[in-house]
Amino acid sequence: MKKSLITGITGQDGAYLAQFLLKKGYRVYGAFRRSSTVNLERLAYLGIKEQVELVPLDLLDLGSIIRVLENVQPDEVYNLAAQSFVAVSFDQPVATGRITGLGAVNVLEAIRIVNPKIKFYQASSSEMFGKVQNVPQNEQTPFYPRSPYAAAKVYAHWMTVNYREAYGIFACSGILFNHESPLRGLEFVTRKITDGVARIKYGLAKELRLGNLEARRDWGCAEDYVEALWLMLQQPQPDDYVIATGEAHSVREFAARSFACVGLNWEDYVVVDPQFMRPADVELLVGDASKARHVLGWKPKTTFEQLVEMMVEADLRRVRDSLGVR
Ligand code: NAP
Ligand code: G4F
Repeated sequence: MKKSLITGITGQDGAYLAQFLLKKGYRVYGAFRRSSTVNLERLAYLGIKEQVELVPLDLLDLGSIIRVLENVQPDEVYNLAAQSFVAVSFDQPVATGRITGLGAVNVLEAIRIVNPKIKFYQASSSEMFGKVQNVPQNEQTPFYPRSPYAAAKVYAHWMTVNYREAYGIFACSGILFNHESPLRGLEFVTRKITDGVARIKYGLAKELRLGNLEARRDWGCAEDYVEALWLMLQQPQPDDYVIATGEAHSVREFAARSFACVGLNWEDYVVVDPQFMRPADVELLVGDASKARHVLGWKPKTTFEQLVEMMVEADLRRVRDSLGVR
């Protein structure tokens, strides 16, 4: 039985990847960082909490990673852990650099020391394209990071390439465009909107305060995207791949469609609030995933419309249940 170790098991992608790998017959080890209350809600939501073997690990502590690798002896390591919220990275640039940038290098170092045959996946990001140099963005597009988060991801990305070339480690980078789900953190704009719609629908809120409505993103479905991570590690050679839908939509469109799902007009509820504007924003991200389609045989399954509807439905259900409404 193959063994995988996932860092960031408590996050959105950690939960969906664990579910995917369990279905593939893997023994799944989920690395979590110690906190007063460990958040296993997402694993519980997917009904896999009991099937994932939890191991304590902090990305900032090389020794803890080495110990986990020695104990678990995984075939594959998926490094999903990060300070992943772009807005917070402007307030906490140093912490973001240490976790999101150096944290990945700690995992690579641990692999080099413990067993360089372990395959490694790095969660790179379309944010690395930032102030985009080409439209759409593919594996050849130069990076132009626009936030401390994106700069940290560029560093981790190039270190992944470097460990592949310098030490022959099977290290892959997935340059994933935004991907969402009912398990998305509430601070990210899509989930903030669908949660807001549900709260407004059930009378718990009167308005929804947002920042830049013109920003456009290539939003895909998290459950579709985790398959690509696994496919990358099953290829004969390690490489880097863009994973995207190829379609861009604005925050305004996402909001309009979400409110329309419950028969409301978004303009009656959305208030633009400067506190949600970023010092430097990324205006347009749209990916070209042709390489993933040709080499991995991967393509997205969920449309933008289906994604919005699925997220709104899930938040309506959750708010309804919390109120005890039938
Ligand atoms: P997420 O929900 O924010 O999850 C991040 C995970 O990292 C959480 O489990 C968090 O644990 C963990 N973590 C943070 N600091 C840590 C540390 N010092 N040691 C160990 N674990 C730590 O993010 P996601 O949306 O699942 O994304 C997964 C990865 O893909 C991230 O690296 C993200 O930057 C990248 N990415 C995401 C997207 C996207 O659209 N979702 C797109 C491109 C790239 P706690 O629960 O303890 O906070
Ligand atoms: O949902 P967001 O916070 O996601 P962002 O910044 O694109 O980052 C996410 O995707 C990246 C992949 O490209 C990941 F690497 C990263 O870890 C994360 O998962 O914001 C999307 C857009 C931005 O332009 C933001 O300015 O929405 C705009 N926005 C407008 N109002 C808002 C809001 N974003 C948030 N979070 N909250 C708002 O009220």
